[in-house]
Amino acid sequence: MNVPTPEQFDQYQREGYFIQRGVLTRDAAMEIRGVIRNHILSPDNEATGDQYDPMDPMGDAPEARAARFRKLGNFCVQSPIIWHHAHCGEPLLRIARHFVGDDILLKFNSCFLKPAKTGSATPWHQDNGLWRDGDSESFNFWMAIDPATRANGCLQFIPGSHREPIETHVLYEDSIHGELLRPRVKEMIERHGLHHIELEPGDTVFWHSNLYHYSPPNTSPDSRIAIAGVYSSPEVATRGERFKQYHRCMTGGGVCTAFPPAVHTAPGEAVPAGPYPKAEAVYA
Ligand SMILES: O=C(O)CCC(=O)C(=O)O
Repeated sequence: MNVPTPEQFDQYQREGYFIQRGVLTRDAAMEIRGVIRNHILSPDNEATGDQYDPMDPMGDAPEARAARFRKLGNFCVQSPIIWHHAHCGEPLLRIARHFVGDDILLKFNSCFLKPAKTGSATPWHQDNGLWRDGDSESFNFWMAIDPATRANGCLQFIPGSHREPIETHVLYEDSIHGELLRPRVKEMIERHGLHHIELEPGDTVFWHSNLYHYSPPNTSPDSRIAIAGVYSSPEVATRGERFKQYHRCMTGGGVCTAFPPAVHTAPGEAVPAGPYPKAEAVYA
């Protein structure tokens, strides 16, 4: 399979993303699902569920734990099954190599969980608007582990928005993290429309880090689990001021087989970015 195809390259240039179906088999995706569900459903010693707390009405029951988790940051580098199948597996790296080169580092890794009925929205953002390190060269992927559908909160993209500059991200009263100005998003949707990224387990979408994207709450009875990562190169890591710790995936075209993954520390000091401005301050 020759991926990316000329059509996929073209779509990446034009719309800022492309989809590759069946990057992993359904069986491999189900194995990853098992690892994630096992993690979120297992009670741990530090958990302090309180049945009298109105914010935590189900305490530490498995159902409560499953409903609470939204994102497992850095979990994929702790699970050999996820690491070797996905982030550091041949099928994804073969694609990333065309965009990043033969020396591939992993900048971020996450599991994104939208539990049935309770999974919340991810606000409209550009990834590099959240990173705030000026990086437009890293390469993002998001792989469905459960089916991702309109009903359970699949990703939404504004096609072509990757050609826009990196915008200042702001906080509203109800923001869960920095986000694009809401009137700006509305205007962009009116201009460019909206694409819903529906995927089956093992299908993967790749996008440019300037691309405007969002996912709505999950009001359906079905869970929506995905894994995601951001690939970068040693040159970009050296230039970036904010993030200095990466994991090595490919060196000189060879897949790295170490577990735990080898760490790459880019030279220089990591400079923190400070809080996001409030939306009112940017309007003023
Ligand atoms: O999984 C989601 O709903 C959000 C994912 C996302 O925004 C990202 O990977 O940048």
